[in-house]
Amino acid sequence: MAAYQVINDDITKLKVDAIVNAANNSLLGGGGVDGAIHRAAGKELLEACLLLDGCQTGDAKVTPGFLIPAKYIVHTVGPVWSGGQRNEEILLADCYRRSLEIACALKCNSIAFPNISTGVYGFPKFKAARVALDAVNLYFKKSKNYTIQEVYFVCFDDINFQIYKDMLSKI
Ligand code: AR6
Repeated sequence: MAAYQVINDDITKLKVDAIVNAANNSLLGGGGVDGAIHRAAGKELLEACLLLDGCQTGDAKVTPGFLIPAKYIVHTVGPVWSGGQRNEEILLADCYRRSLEIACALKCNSIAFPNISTGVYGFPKFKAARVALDAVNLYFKKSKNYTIQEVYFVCFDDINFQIYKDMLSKI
């Protein structure tokens, strides 16, 4: 089982093998954490993303980190919250699982997740944290040869930070 850590930081600054981006289906940048990652990684990131042909909700694609300290950026697309009747929880869990699969295929030891879908996409924060932790736990339970040893849950806002600290203190 990997070690989990909750931190209150800017994900673009972390020296980990892979950071995860909460992108949109175009993968061509946006606001929030996506905008911050594109600004920090530089214009080569956009050039690399242009070659990826977008990404389905719940799936993920990878690029190098370019100017940020992380080796890789795993771009995933979380669901837009629309009341919970459109598979939002399953799609959000898929984002975490696919990101871990991709990072392990690249032999990463450490990965940092933002709180996917909990900003512009409006996913309720408590529910999103529960889905995130369950999905990551399930991945390590089911996967036979994972390389990830450290998972960082990067909480940029105080509410998410508190939610994750509370949840992790109980496991
Ligand atoms: N480091 C870590 N977390 C951050 C940072 C940062 N530098 N900046 C923001 N967050 P959001 P979404 C947190 O809106 O809800 C974009 O326009 C933020 O506090 O970035 O998945 C994309 O292009 C929040 O908790 O992503 C899509 O169109 C979390 O990151 C859309 O937003 C996610 O908020 C995706 O929406």
